[in-house]
Amino acid sequence: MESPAAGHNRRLAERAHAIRRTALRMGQVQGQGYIAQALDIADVLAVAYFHAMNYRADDPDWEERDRFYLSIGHYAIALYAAFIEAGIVPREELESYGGDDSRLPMSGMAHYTPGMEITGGSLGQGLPIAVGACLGLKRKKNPAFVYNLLSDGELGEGSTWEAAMSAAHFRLDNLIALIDVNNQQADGPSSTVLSAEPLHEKFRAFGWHTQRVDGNDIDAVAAAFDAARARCRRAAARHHLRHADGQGRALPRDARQEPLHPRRRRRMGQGCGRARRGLPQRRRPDGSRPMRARIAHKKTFPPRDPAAAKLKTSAMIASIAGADQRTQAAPFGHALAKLAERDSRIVGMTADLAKYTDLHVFAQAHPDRFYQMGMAEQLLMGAAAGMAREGFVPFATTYAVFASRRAYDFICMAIAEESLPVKIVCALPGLTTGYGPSHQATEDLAIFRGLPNMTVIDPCDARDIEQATAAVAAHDGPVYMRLLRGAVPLVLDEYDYTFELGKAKMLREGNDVLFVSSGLMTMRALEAAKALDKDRVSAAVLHVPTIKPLDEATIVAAAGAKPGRLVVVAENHTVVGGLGEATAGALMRAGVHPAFRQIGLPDAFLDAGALPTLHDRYGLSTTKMVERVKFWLG
Ligand SMILES: Cc1ncc(C[n+]2csc(CCOP(=O)(O)OP(=O)(O)O)c2C)c(N)n1
Repeated sequence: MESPAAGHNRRLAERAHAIRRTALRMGQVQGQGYIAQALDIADVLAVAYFHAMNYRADDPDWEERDRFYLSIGHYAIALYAAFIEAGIVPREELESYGGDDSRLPMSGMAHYTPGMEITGGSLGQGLPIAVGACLGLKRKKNPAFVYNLLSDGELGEGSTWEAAMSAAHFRLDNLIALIDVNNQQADGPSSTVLSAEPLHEKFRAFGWHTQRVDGNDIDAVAAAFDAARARCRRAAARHHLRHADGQGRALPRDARQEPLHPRRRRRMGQGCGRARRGLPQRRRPDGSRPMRARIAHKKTFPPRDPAAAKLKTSAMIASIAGADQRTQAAPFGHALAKLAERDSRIVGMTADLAKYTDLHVFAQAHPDRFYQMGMAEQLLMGAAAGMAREGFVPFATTYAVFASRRAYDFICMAIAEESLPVKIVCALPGLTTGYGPSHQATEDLAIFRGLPNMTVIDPCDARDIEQATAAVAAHDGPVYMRLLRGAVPLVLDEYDYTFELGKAKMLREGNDVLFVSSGLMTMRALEAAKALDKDRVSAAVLHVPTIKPLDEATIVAAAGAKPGRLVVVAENHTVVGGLGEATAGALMRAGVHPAFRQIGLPDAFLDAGALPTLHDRYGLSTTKMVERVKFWLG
């Protein structure tokens, strides 16, 4: 006879099985997804959503809910499966996973999915956000728990440890961190990328209560959740007792503090949301209004017939190369490996993204000169500065978002301020991934252009990258180079072209339009110019691979050469602060005032989806460029 407890846990195991099946189906629909992680974490999610957490499936924003923070955005497939099993997301939607305009993008985003609390993807942000939420919940006297599911890779991020320290400092008894120690990262086993063991001791030393369980033993996982919550509640009780008032009544800590002035309370937004939406205010018996969570404002999607919620274009389409285009494999990796044969100062460093920045080619050729710094971008930049101080020329690679956003202060103070020869080479610049804003570096040029001493390069194709790599290595100072990786189109070899640092190159002459372009948009400008030929529109293309220092003389001369010629700057970057505005500034300063237009990304966080769809949507595709130029010319 099965005991009630055994029956409960058996049903949890069935839920876990269903989560696995659902995740597998999504992986099948899209043809990819982090399936191994989903299979691995299903038991933990089953226990979280069907045993431990307090939530309402029909009201995912319910104020009293326990919050589940998924900082590892790439595990979203697993959480979506749990949402589907829990009835938070309708089952039919799994068929749209990772497609255009799907509420289930491949990396978890708060604005997209009911039940998704935070936007993950930029790893190492979950625990710091959770600490703030826990402080807020306590302040509101909301007894909800915050669970943060982290990966062992996230332990490489210093921000995780900063949060761990502050959680202990604030004695947070409403925070439960779940760490998936799967010993896997992008470049290999976590133990070789950047070992976090002994993990227990570390977290204990930071003041945490820790348990280690087999994440696929459902009884053990359920017991661990129970123990964690009981432990928190005991800690909370002790905490309340410590602050008991003179008559022995337990008072929550905040009750000892001065009440907020009512005006200040209003300024802090109490009850604002309901008032704005015209709903009656919920008041406490004492007349005060409870603080309500600021829920991620969900993106609106076109009305959807659930039966037709099928994948349209798949997010898997992430190559900028056309199907019949000539490409070259890993031009940066091969060029660097070759250069290093002649220059013993060159070293390669990465933050767990060697394979994804083509640096693995260098690592294979020069294993003793390759440094795996772990998923720790601030460390990567700091250590690269240290290497450069010792006379080396480090090439430090990661994704453009993580260099420009996470490591900016290190790049600024440790590298640029001292003008050290660190070469920051970054994949996924602008809109070259459909993964959403966590991975789309749409503002990187603006950020690095503003940095004194920094040289900024945006090469167009494999040939440009190969030649630029040599020029970057030879340059005595810091460089930020945008990288196209993998199978990179070969475009410029058809022209008599050589990359020269700081020089713009006229690739094609034309009388009606002058495209001033950089990066992959030069490839698009050349294609657009060819297409415009058919409509008897003659277009010139000036390629500007060095964004800083800008070759103002060549740009001004070209813009002023043919009166009446329309100048169109085309860039794979927001229209704010990139090549477009740099060009406009140069022309204004020189007193040259042609008709001027910009093709670039909007000043917005962009959608997730397949690259061809997104390039079309945001006007970077050749077709859209041609359409707009014809419209501008009238
Ligand atoms: C701040 C940051 N740096 C780098 C990446 C790129 N990246 C995505 S997954 C991954 C490794 C993931 O390892 P882990 O976090 O342990 O997850 P798991 O192996 O369990 O999927 C990396 C380096 C990222 N998303 N965020």
